[in-house]
Amino acid sequence: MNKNYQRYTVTAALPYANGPKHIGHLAGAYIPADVYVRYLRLSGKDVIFVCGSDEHGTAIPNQALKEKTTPQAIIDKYDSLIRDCFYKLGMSFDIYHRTSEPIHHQTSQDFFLTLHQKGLLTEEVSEQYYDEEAKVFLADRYIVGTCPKCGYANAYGDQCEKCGSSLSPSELINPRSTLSGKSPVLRPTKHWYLPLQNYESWLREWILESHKEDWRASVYGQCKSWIDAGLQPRAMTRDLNWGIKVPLPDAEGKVLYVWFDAPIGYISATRALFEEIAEKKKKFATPQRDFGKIQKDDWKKYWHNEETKLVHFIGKDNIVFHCIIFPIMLHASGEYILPDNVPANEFMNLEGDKMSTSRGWSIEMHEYLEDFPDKPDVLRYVLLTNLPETKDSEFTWKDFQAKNNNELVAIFGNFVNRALVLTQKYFDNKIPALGALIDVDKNIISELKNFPSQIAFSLESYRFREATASLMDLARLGNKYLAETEPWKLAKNDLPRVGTILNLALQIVANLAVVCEPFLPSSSKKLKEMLAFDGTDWTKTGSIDLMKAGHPLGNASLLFEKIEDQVIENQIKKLNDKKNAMELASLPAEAAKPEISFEEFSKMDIRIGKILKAEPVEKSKKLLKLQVDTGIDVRTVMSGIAEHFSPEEITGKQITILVNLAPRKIMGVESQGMILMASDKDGKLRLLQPSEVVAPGSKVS
Ligand code: B3M
Ligand code: ZN
Repeated sequence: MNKNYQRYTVTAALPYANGPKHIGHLAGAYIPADVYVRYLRLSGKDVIFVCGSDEHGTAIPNQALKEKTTPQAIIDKYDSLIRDCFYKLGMSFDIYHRTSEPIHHQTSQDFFLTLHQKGLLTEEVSEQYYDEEAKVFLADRYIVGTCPKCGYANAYGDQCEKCGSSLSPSELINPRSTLSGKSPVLRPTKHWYLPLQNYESWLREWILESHKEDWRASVYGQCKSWIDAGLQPRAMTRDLNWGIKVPLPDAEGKVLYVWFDAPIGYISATRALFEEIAEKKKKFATPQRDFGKIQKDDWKKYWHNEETKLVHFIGKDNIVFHCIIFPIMLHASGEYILPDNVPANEFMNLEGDKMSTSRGWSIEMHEYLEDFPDKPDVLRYVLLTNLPETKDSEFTWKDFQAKNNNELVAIFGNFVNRALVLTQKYFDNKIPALGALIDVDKNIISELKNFPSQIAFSLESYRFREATASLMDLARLGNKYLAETEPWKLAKNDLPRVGTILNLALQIVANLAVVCEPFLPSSSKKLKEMLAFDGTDWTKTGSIDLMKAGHPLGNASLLFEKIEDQVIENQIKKLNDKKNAMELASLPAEAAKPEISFEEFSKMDIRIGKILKAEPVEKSKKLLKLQVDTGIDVRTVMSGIAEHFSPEEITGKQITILVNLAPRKIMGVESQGMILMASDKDGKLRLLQPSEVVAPGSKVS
């Protein structure tokens, strides 16, 4: 709705603290949210930006099972990893909270009790699978069995990962518990439900009538099909021993459904923010502006006041929770505002395939930061130019390189650098005076004037790709101006004219420094240092008086650096290696051979040797004829490794050799010993070498 709001509450989906998060998550929610909020702050708006780790749900104990540790250890590990990456990538949260915090448990339980006391939750008893050995009800993911659709033996209670069908636990053939391996029994259990169907007409009016124009078509469409399909009661509690206790006397062993408590996390994070500021104890809060003198209770303005614009940034898999279930909860509780918009993104693919942490086909935030620690803005920029706003999009390393080299370096960086270097050269690094203006100057001034408002319009319409393109166009405008006026050719005859041109060019640079801040915060900071300029007011941009004549500039340095082909090739290789390693790791290892005695083992004489010479064997694809220095002697070994190694690549290498194997004639040549190799699960061979070079003849025992 186009309403005039006084303040903003902006949220970004709370990531599950069950693993690292990848660049698709960044593109889905975090980067657009951060750009939006930074823009609002520069425009002088009263805004809070909240996020935090989602630390409940079955995803957490599942991961703990995989890593053979506790749920608490999992959330501590991944909360700190995700938090650290977010801050390094410039996410300007006012608070990054945790749903394991007491204030969140309290807020969620109070919320539940409010709905319960109003009589808005229904109780229902249903039959659910129970593990008699582990003495727990089994969440869907803790039950595996044979898929009724495709026959896959290890389908989960909610989904078959083989054929993709969504299932319910009762459909599985021969269900078994992942905890004990036993077959579970059905037991009655009571749960509290939110009767979504009672809110249908309210939802129809709120979404389908009032947000038809301003919500993204994909978001609106998903909501409409959900509502049209008929809403059902949804359980708000679960039988699980990890989560927030249901605050009722007859609810032993039950916790709140993770999708009940997680969105309340936005509210509890806001409460924690104001509590921490008021009490001057900053545990999770990183206030990004001066909140002035505040009371603990001031958080309410951001959630109860109709003058507050609430915006949720999420990925498309979270739409129903943010557009249907959570709004019903907010509406039913009676005192909360509703989201004004939920600009959900589609998914970002990677090098032609779906991004997936578990399949190893992903670029995790921490992996990027390890390899490009000083380039948070390059990733932000490339993701922004590719945001999946209306359809799925794609990240490729080649595009990453091209956007960096051809846009950030060649357009933005180059323009800034030319303006600064020329000022150093001709004007002692001080901003020259503006003289008489000619047409080319006047045109540039009027074009400049439009940019900030145009970018602001795109941002306010949640069109971040478009806004990013306009930002680069502003840098292009600067380049075009210098190319048209060619100040370097005029210096000899008309220095005052050069001054006018550079004054205007530097004003464009100063505009860029402010306007690029939401997109490229660390480059903005660097650029402002080069200009010795500290402007932060978006409303002043578009003008040519951001910096006064005579103002001394700081030191120029390069804003962006070229990325070489080798760096990109390494990344592509790294990605493929990771996927292959993950695939291999998921294959079962071969079963162990029957036991042998120590005596039997010690009969083998295994040594480290060195390959002196390797040559192909005529008429054999598989064999190489090797000369091996065993330390004892130099001998010939026929080895079946020709399909894995070329003679050149193994000559000179240390290897492991069984020296007392009885000689055998192979293709007419006597082979004296056997080279030992590691064979990977895919059958690929690798040399077995000591971790440091040792003398030939060294024993292996
Ligand atoms: N943790 C799901 C997700 O990461 C969930 C979002 C909660 S937002 C309140 O996709
Ligand atoms: Zn199946």
